Amino acid sequence: MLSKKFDPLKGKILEVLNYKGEIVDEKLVPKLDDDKLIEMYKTMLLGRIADIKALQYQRQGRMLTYAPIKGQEAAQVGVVAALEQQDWMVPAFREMAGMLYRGASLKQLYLYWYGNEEGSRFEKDVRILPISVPIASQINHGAGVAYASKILDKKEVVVAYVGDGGTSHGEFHEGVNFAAVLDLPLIVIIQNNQWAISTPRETQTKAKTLAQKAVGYGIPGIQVDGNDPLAMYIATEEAKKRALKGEGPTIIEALTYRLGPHTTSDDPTIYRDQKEVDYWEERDPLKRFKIYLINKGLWSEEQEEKETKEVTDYVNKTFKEVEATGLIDLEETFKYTYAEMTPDLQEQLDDYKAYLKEVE
Ligand SMILES: Cc1ncc(C[n+]2csc(CCOP(=O)(O)OP(=O)(O)O)c2C)c(N)n1
Ligand SMILES: [Mg+2]
Repeated sequence: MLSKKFDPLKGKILEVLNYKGEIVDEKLVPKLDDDKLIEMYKTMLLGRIADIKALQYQRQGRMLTYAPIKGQEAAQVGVVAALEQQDWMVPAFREMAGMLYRGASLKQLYLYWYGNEEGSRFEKDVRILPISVPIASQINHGAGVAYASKILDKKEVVVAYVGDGGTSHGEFHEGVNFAAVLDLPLIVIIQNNQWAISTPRETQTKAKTLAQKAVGYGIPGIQVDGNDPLAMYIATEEAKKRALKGEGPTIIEALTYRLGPHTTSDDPTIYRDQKEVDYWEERDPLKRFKIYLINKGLWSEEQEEKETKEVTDYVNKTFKEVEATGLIDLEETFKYTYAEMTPDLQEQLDDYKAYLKEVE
């Protein structure tokens, strides 16, 4: 079992492709067909371009708030690529590339960041829960879906995403403990991007690794090079097999890095050193995967250029469609969550209307 060989208590990290795009251990390379590898890379590239553009639109005053994914594409696509149609994805708020691979449309994801809750209403067969901003809520949601799958005896697994900061939250403990005790088919992906806004990983917990938290729950945990899509793929595949055999959840800690700001309201230059960013830029997941594919004869610089141009046009066109829908009436945000507004929401709406009168 991978989690035995790569014991997080001993600081052993699972990697297949190093940051230069070289294979570390031939035996670990997953047997993926060429089309799938290309699809994975193209989705990572789409995620990257859509991310850069979203940040630009926001700076131009055209997009509302946005949470960048730059640097975390492999931790997302590598996982989702190992899922089947019937499986479930429970995202936090920084998983755009994974959601795109799963089949969510870019228009919908952009609509969400444009403040339109229609962006949370995914097509049924995509099997993605709505983006959930409350930290670590994803683990309880994921455990709940996994519990339902188990009761209904469905052959499906649930992947729930959480950040390094999220592992300090009560909901992380509750959800993982519940899933472990009941042997639920849950895969917990901790995207350890080294920062929780301005809180560095070192001050988040005294635990040496986040994966080793699994020991306390009696389940396997593994640290994976989260910028390596192939390593993330094999770790997820193994966790999926365990889950389907009724052996319960697995924790996968993806070691990655948030290359951009926390959100468009953040300025990371205030709290982190550029040298650290440079170190991780070198370990960019797209760079290494591109080299790997070029070496395999599956990709070229010419293809990269052509694809980048096409994707950029597509992203710009998609955002124009989103802008054409217009900003939603702010009242809708009070009315969206429940079929009928609760008294406290009604009160907040009344306050808001009173405020609007005041500033008129
Ligand atoms: C319950 C809760 N408390 C606080 C926040 C505010 N908040 C938003 S993101 C964030 C940090 C999350 O860090 P991490 O879990 O590492 O995820 P990352 O943002 O790095 O992806 C906090 C505290 C929130 N969204 N939910
Ligand atoms: Mg984080």
